Amino acid sequence: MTRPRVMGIVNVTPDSFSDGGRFLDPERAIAHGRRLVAQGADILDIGGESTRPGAQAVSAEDELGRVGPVVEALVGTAPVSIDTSKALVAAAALDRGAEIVNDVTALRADPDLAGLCAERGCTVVLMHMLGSPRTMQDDPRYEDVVDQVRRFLAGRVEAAVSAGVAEERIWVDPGIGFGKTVEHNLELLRRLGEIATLGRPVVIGSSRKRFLGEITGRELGERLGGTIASNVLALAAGADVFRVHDVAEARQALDAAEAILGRRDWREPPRPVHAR
Ligand code: HH2
Repeated sequence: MTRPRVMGIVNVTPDSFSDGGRFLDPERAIAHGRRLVAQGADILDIGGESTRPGAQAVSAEDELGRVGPVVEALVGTAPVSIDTSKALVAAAALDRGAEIVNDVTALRADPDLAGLCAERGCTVVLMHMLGSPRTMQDDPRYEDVVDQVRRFLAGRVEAAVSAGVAEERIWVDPGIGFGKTVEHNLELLRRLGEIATLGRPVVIGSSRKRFLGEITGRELGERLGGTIASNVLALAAGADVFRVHDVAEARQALDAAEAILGRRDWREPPRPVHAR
């Protein structure tokens, strides 16, 4: 992947950790998605189930009821990613034109999801999580977090390929905040280059997360600066896709950082990748 991509978050949930309830109404979620595209999102990641510790599980029917109309309305404005672990929800989103399945369980939760992705030829994001959302923050331990996350992701890439998913369709994500202490998250970001050696595009989702609050003393709504720092350093270390709530600011920071790193001719107007 040549240019960093900004993946704008559209949470159609009552309980997401940073924006729960704001976009549960489909019209609001759709307007929000359109706004993110106007701000430079290359991808819209639409989710109907919160993964924060202790969040309520949602049935496939309810999840689809939340995201279905939103996916349908936003397809065509930017490539759409469906943030789900359920084959039924993913299939309905792909039917409506979604192109990416973003699964925080890395195809472990639903036995039908890998085959579905293989059959449809969509892009798949495989994310690392220790345990389940309910238990993941109960004293997570690793010998070497980077090594273990890298090995896990390599294993999940192999499993996806065995199920028929084309390797070039797979993106990997170390799962910032999913079964990790502050130290684990920092270590993963510091040594992200080791994850990039898997040879697959790396997705990073640190937007507004708790570890940024802990290291800066900032509340949820005040973590944009920390988010930007994390994304810019992740870019330098080899990340390709940045999952964020605040698209305009992330876009600007990544466009500037790319030019400073000498990876982009600054004379070219920075435009969303999908509009090129
Ligand atoms: N983080 C969240 C959800 N989905 N997907 C990927 N690939 N990587 C991530 O880091 C990631 C993700 C959690 O953030 P958010 O969507 O804002 O909250 P919630 O899960 O509470 O809806």
